[in-house]
Amino acid sequence: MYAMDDLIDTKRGLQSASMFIDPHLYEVEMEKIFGRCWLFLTHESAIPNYGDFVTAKMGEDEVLVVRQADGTVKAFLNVCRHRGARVCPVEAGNRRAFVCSYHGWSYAADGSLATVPFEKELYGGKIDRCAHGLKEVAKVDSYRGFLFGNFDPGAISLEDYLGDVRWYLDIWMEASGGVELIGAPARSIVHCNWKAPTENFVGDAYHVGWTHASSLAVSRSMFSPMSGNQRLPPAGAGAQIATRFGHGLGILYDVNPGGQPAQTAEKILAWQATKKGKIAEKYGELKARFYGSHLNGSLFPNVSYLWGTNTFKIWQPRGPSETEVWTWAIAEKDTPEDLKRDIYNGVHGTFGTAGYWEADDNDNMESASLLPTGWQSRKLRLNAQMGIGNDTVMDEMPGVIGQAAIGETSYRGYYRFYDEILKLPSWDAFDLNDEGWKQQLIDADC
Ligand code: UNU
Ligand code: FES
Ligand code: FE
Repeated sequence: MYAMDDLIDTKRGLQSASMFIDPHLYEVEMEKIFGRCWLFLTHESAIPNYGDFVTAKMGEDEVLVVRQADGTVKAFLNVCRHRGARVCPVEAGNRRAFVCSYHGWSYAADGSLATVPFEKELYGGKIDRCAHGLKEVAKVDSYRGFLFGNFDPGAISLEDYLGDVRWYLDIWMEASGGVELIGAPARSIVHCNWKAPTENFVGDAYHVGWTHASSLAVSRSMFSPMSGNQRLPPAGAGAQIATRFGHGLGILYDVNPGGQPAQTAEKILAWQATKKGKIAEKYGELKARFYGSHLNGSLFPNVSYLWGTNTFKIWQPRGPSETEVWTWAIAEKDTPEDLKRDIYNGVHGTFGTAGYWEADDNDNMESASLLPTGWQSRKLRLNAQMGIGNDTVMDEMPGVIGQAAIGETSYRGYYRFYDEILKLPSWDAFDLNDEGWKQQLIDADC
């Protein structure tokens, strides 16, 4: 059994390797993190009309996300209130009612129990239908079309929870004119802890040149000069951002198409050039520059995205050593159809189930997650000290900033909040206005 106080050392930028394997900690994560944080469900555009639904995962709980008659969205556990069978077995569609395949109880789009076969004859009026509606997720809200759910009725609002990272999300979610997730997500299983890929996307520009050396060499993308660590991005080539709730990102300036293969990259650059002037006018030069930059980021606890490599992912926990990955392509809504197609193909070729970048990463994710099963290996500390002591605040960019393209500032920010929420008794005890977290990161040093 681990000691909670020993798990994360924010001051020195260290984490216990046991956090990737400990079954007891995993249960605590389900309760304290997945039971209380805002979790990504789907994009509004996937369920535009009354009765449209998708299934999604919130931790290990499967939920039905359903567009209501009044245009709002509700989410319910996809679990029948009779004997617990799965109510809706398909991933997406349109229904006025959801009928359980076991005994045929049916539920309306608002989750209420609508009909029970032979109710009068078999239950003689003794079943309380009002008490047997589908269990509703306490809160559902959306940010710029991205829908999130929260099991905790006392949780802070989605807006507050996203906090400082909204400024960065707005670069691609708002200034771009808005985005959509294309098609159904690709789904696959990786034998890793859910935090391993999430921490990688929150702030690991370090591994790109090395882990992805051959992918970079063959694809001739804008990242290719990094292949095999032949070249370090020059000083001033990027920045890293950490925020209050663990959300963080890395920016590589002016290379938006990132890992997209050369032909698609060219088209993306040409397309973005047509939009940049207007974006600069409306949102300022800095946001226009970031729009044309590559952003790699994660939203706490388990969503990741690459603005530029057009990838949007959720890492769904299935026990401490297994993760189900869902991968979508992101595109600006107004992208021409043929370019959208190229982007979609590019994403699924790089970061989809059989993507070559994905395959590069998965070996590392699995070894980093599975080796700490060893009793001695588990006692090691993982090191996220790169750039420690240089983190700072800036006037023009929210959050705590690491002023280098490669560093571990957002790793430290991610695990700072991970530690805080594991120890937080309840959201009532949380002070939204406490700025102490910034100093914690700035003061960190080894
Ligand atoms: O996957 C990542 N973490 C990443 C990809 C980071 C930077 C650039 C590209
Ligand atoms: Fe980073 Fe081994 S060099 S995990
Ligand atoms: Fe990678």
